Amino acid sequence: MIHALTREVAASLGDCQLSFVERTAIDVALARRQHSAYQEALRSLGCEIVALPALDAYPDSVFVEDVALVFPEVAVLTRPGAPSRRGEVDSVGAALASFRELRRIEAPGTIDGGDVLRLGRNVYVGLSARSNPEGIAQLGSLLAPFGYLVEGLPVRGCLHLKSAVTALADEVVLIQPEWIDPGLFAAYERIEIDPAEPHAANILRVGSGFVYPANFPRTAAKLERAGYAPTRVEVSELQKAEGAVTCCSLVFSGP
Ligand code: CIR
Repeated sequence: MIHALTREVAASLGDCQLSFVERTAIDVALARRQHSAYQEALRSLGCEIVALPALDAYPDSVFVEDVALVFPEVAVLTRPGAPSRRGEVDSVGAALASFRELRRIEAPGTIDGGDVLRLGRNVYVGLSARSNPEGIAQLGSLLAPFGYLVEGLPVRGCLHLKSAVTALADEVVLIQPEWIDPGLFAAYERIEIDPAEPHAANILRVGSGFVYPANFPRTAAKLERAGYAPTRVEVSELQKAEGAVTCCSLVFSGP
């Protein structure tokens, strides 16, 4: 069975952190409808949703991806780079405890899950403003016993590594070459986003399907030509909060 852990949209979403996106008014009611449709897309791809209640004290708490990393063998609770987000971690940890053994990134380490891209046994972590070398070193030590190799990669001009590159398969990536050096992924098959859609590199892989924003038609057409058929969802209000499709869920298999 595939599980997708999500959290309802906080009433305070408009007070979210923003780094590379300009602040514009967010329609929270519309964000909630879009989030429901996103959950529906996950269901249509075979997920059982574990929906946590909104945490209104934490504007960014809908972006559950950042606070935990779920591997087949273990889950790692992160220490998010933005101090305003650290109170989001424990309730996600409590929900994950029934599925995985838990480990934790400790101070002074920081990791945002949006920076963590797993491709088979390789785990790449963005050296962003949110994830630091101490956090990456801790993750390396936590995952080494399970045979994962953890490596930090520089990103530029975007929030997280997964703003710049995500997985279409363990050996295929969707990539925005302005924000990460494509040479770092020379060992993988690479599909580049359409340059008119700079935010289009974030796609969510769910089993054999994908969830993808509705507002990147050029890159979507390119993906379709390459044989991928993503389920498209409207996420305009979550994008205004600098979120994307991977960040609104933790998708993992298990009983
Ligand atoms: C933040 O800056 O933390 C939120 N406004 C957006 C987080 C998006 N997370 C993600 O892409 N993994």
